[in-house]
Amino acid sequence: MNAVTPIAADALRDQIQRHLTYTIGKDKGHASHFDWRMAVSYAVRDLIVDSWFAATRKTYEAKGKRVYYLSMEFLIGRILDDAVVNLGLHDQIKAVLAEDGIALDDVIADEPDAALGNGGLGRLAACFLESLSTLGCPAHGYGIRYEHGLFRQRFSGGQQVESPEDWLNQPHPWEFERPEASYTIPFNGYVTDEDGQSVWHPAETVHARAYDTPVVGWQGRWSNTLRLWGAHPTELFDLERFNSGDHTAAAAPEALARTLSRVLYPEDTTDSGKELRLKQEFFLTSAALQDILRRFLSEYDDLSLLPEKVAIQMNDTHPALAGPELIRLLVDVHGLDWARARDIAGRTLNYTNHTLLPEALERWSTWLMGRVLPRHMQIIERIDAEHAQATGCAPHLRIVWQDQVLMGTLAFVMAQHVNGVSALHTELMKDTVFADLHMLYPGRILNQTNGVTPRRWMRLSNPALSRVITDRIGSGWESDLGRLSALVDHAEDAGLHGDIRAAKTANKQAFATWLQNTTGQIINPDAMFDVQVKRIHEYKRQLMNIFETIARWSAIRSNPDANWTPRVKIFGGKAAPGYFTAKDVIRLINDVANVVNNDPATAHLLQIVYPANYNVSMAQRLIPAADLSEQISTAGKEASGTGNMKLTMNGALTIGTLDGANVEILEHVGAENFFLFGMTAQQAAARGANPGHARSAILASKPLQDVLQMIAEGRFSPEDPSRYHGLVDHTWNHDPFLVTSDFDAYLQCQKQVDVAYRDTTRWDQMVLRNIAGSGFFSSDRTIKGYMNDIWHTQSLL
Ligand code: 26V
Repeated sequence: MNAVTPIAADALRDQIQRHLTYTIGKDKGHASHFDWRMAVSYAVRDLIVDSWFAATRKTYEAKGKRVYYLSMEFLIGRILDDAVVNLGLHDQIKAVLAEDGIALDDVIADEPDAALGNGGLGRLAACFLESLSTLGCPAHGYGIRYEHGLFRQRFSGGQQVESPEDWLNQPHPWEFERPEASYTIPFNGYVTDEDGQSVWHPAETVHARAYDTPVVGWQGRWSNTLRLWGAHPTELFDLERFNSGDHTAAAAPEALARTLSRVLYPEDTTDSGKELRLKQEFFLTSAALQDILRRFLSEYDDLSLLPEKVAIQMNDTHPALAGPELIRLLVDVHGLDWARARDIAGRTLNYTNHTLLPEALERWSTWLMGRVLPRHMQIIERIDAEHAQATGCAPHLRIVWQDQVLMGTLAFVMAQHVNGVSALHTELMKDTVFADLHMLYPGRILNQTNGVTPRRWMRLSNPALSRVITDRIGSGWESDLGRLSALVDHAEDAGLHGDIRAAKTANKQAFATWLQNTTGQIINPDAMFDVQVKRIHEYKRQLMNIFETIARWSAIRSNPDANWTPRVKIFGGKAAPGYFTAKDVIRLINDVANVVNNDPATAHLLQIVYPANYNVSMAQRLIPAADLSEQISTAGKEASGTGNMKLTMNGALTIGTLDGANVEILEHVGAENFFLFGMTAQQAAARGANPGHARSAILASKPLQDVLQMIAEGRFSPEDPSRYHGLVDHTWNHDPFLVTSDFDAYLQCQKQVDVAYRDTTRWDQMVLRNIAGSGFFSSDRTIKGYMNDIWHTQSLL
């Protein structure tokens, strides 16, 4: 298929104008940025719709296999900017708007982020959708249309305060509501046996209604669909109650139903065991599977063909009810016998694991599962009985164990393929959490190292660097990122070094300007921008970074005339609202910033920046401006990381541990271009098993003792000196993620970073080799891996 037909500037101007007038109902003279954004969005959307229809037609004609990506999270960010870049319309639209004195950047910035995800897992799903379209793989993403995405974060007295996010409080121009695509989702009630047939009599039902968003790939060659489900009541309204005057009670059924798609759960580790969360998971899963079967049966009449024509990916265990739900639909609704249904389901479903942290592995009490989904509880027990029968496994390897349904085990047993998200993570799956299941089902686990889309994360967010690259190696790298390796032919080229450096400097300046305009804080764009952006988690060790910052501040004060490398330490990220230790870390960073930033003796050498509400849009500004990428998790804990990849391809050097995809980044860019420190996963596991590890590490490190002492004395919280006693005590006596054991190595490594940064020729070389080595980390490569090894499907381009 050809790229979308280029549109003439005149036609584009007419389309935008037409939408402004007739869709939005505004006159140019009175149009706000919002009005212009709507008009531009509709005009751009019109151009996508043609390629979208063409792709759908082609898939039906080719009778191609379809991929369905089931995910509770899609962390999309803005849509207009990405669509404009993928269609190659940026310069044209910019020129058209300029005629009316409107800046395209302002129009783009008016769009709220679609923040339907917590972090890595949700952003990965969004990158995958874009790559699926770029590669022409027929696919649907299925998720929930949360009315409120991830909470907004602000700081009050340095502490995180959450408020609801409200992206749908204004028209959303990218979606098409499909009232005709609606399914009934049952809950609760009881099951009867009628002549050997199980019949579920649900006590409650809601409707799942489809809302479709087209996802356009690079150059508009293909578009897939993101189908999000909104919950609607099956019974609208209690008219009798309304007429009798009880207006609130009359609306109760409606309110109750809508809670299902009201808000994204902001926890990303602890499974809170909440009934509403379980209901959300079933809501997504059941709606998706009913839709998949309806589409399949519109093309084929033999359900045994399902595994040949459909591949379903479960993004973590959140949609793991897909196993029992698919069996239920095949047996109870479509009349297949159990054995055939079980076999079909097992050859259609696949499962990706995204974390080994035990507290993040979902489990539901049999009591709750049996009450909310009584029929599924029966099916799960039968799947489990057959699993036990076939493998002769020990009780703790059963799906139901100690009155809990283990969703990881359920997903594993039901899947054809199970994959990890980096080479190290996949090996650890085989050696630790899934070691026994791996023995029982050998060959089932495979690896697909994560990737990110270079369209959003380079071409769109870093046009300056993109131009430099295209000037040297030509265009085409955007959809074939391995071509970046051609840059090594210019590794010694001082002209290229200068161009890359100039792009970085411009990005740093732009970030500094944005920061000043939004927060008032003024930073030195000539200093090294040292960036740690990700969810706040103990295992990611933001605490180690702020400890190092304190040690650095103290060292500068004692020795102000040493040859210091000026740094701006930049933090970004949210903590789960109930994660108190993480919230303490946020407050500490802000308290330290308050003291350090106001110290005239050090201000020219060290600044701390923590802009509130880190999200996809902020990432797009910040990542292109970074010099140093902090990837310092305890080895063995970060499944992959994807921010590490984005920072590498944007020319930031990594200081990091041998964890997740850092291992592969190091291999691809070369060990001499990577600041490696710290224990390996094996060493960390051994060290953590020694109960006195923290105390002995602290006693062996004078700098660390000093840092802890300063915090404990209240140097950063003079109005409340005991504020961090809990955190300091936790560090001395528990330190579950081994901050203390890796601290000295980290400190030393940071000193090497300082030295390297001052040697600009060496730094420029390292940057170039990082960019050149980052081609492997395109999500196109990842998706090709899934297509070949997991889905067994082909591109239709
Ligand atoms: C977990 C849970 C647990 C139950 C309650 C709700 C909830 C919501 C989200 C999550 C997700 C945690 C897993 C996650 O985000 N993993 C990250 O996945 C990235 C993509 O594979 C990977 O790069 C990160 O290393 C990994 O932490």
